[in-house]
Amino acid sequence: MTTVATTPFQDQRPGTSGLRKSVRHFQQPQYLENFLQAIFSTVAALKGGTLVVGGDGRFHNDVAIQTVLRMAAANGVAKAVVGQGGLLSTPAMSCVIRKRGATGGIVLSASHNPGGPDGDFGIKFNAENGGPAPEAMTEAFFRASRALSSYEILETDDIDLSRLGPTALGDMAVEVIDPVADHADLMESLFDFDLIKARIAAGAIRPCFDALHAVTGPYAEALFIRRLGADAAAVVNAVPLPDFGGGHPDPNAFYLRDLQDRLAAADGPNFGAASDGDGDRNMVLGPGFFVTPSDSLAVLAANATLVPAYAAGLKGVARSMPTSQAVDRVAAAGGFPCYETPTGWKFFGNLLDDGRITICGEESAGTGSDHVREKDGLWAVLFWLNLVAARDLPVEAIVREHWRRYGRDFYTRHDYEAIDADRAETLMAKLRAKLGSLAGTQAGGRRIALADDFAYHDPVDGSSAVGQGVRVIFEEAGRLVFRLSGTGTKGATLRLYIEDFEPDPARHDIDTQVRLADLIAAAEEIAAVSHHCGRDAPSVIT
Ligand code: VG1
Ligand code: CO
Repeated sequence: MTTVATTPFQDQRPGTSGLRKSVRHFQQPQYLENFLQAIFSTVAALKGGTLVVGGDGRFHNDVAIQTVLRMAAANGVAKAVVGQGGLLSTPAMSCVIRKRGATGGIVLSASHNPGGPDGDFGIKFNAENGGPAPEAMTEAFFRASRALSSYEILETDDIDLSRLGPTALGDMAVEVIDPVADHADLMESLFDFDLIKARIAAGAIRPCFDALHAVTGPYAEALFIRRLGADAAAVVNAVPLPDFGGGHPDPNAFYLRDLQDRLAAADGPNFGAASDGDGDRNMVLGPGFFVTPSDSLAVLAANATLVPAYAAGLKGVARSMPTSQAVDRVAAAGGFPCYETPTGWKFFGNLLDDGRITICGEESAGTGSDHVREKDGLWAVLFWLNLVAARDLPVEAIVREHWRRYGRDFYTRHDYEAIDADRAETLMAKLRAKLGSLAGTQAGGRRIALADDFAYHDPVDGSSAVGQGVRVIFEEAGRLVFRLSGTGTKGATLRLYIEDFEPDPARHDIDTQVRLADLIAAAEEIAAVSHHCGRDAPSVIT
């Protein structure tokens, strides 16, 4: 065991979801070690405790995981539970921490960011409730990272993570577990597998899940093929690869062209789904039809009682602030509360732990429930399969019926990626400076009712989070949200979220960008987006 002298890095403040940097940045000598030491020094209970470790299989996962284990052993962790091959999806991590009563977990992932030697890497710490470390804890990691002078590590050979079962590293017990089984068992306990299985066997549901060569391949094969009886073609790109096969493991309409084409084939699949790098996001589609994540959350909430686990009804729901207000309508109709939190899953943890909400989600393709403390891609896909089976309707028909009943919340997000960080800050600073004078003025031909910088007061622990995104709300309906991403690694990324409510079913088929054109123009008028970003158009529209 050695104590190694080190010099602090100044840039180890975790963002929306952990510390995320380029692989090369993480490969700097002592960069990873320093941040890990900040975690071990901050979470005192890890000494003598149990730590779960795993990642999404991206490039550098295999090297980094050995460092995590050596440092865990040197920092007095009593037992490490590791996914075989170093793999564990983010929701499976949450499940394993809770099921085994662990002290916490370390996930090696940069989620939906690209992988490979030129891609990104990341580290997240999950607490004993299985959820992402809350803000107070990530801030403590950051403070500790800037005050370090040394770290503890065990000098030893690499441990073999390919064989299941117990082993050891110094005084630390190590158990290599099947990364899939605990999570798959949990899924089977929540949904009506017999019903889904029967519909698949009858050919009524023909699923196709695109794992995008990220972590969910083995999970999806276990669930859809082995437990639900779908044929082998139901899971594509199933082998996790360090560079995700050169693709971008972000399941949005932009990166799912292949899957769309498969669904378009005459006798092809009629239910499509995908997940992201670490398995916490989801996308569900039917032939020629994408379910926007905000609509997905609302539809799941509206139909929850059809699923065995939620048959008794929902205690409440929550959505991140930029997520559309579709779920608010479901909550109002159902008579349960709807909470609005800042972006990032860590803000849902207290509401879930306190039993205030059952289901929650984000516009960025994340949905989950109180079954774990992370968003869960495969959970959402199974939920949809259960609905399609129970209602005997295709995905598109379920969504259209939802719109007819509740009205449609047209929604789009425009991302301006990798823009100059100073210019992005200037845009936000100018916008914030005029917030006080926007209400009552016109933009895009509409009148602004309210403009503010979103602040959240956690009703459970009383903590506050300020500066969580600028909202511009129009009279009657219509809303713009401007915020800077906390997961990007190059320059800054501006996210502009645009939504409007349309109660008239005769207008539900209008193209989203056309329907929202006046609000898009309003955003330009209010914030001079293209001028500040130095771009004519967004890099990604979802
Ligand atoms: C993005 C999403 C946010 C999500 C976060 C982590 O954050 O907008 O909703 O919780 O990614 O998702 P940001 O700060 O870039 O907007 V994951 O699947 O990358 O862990
Ligand atoms: Co993710």
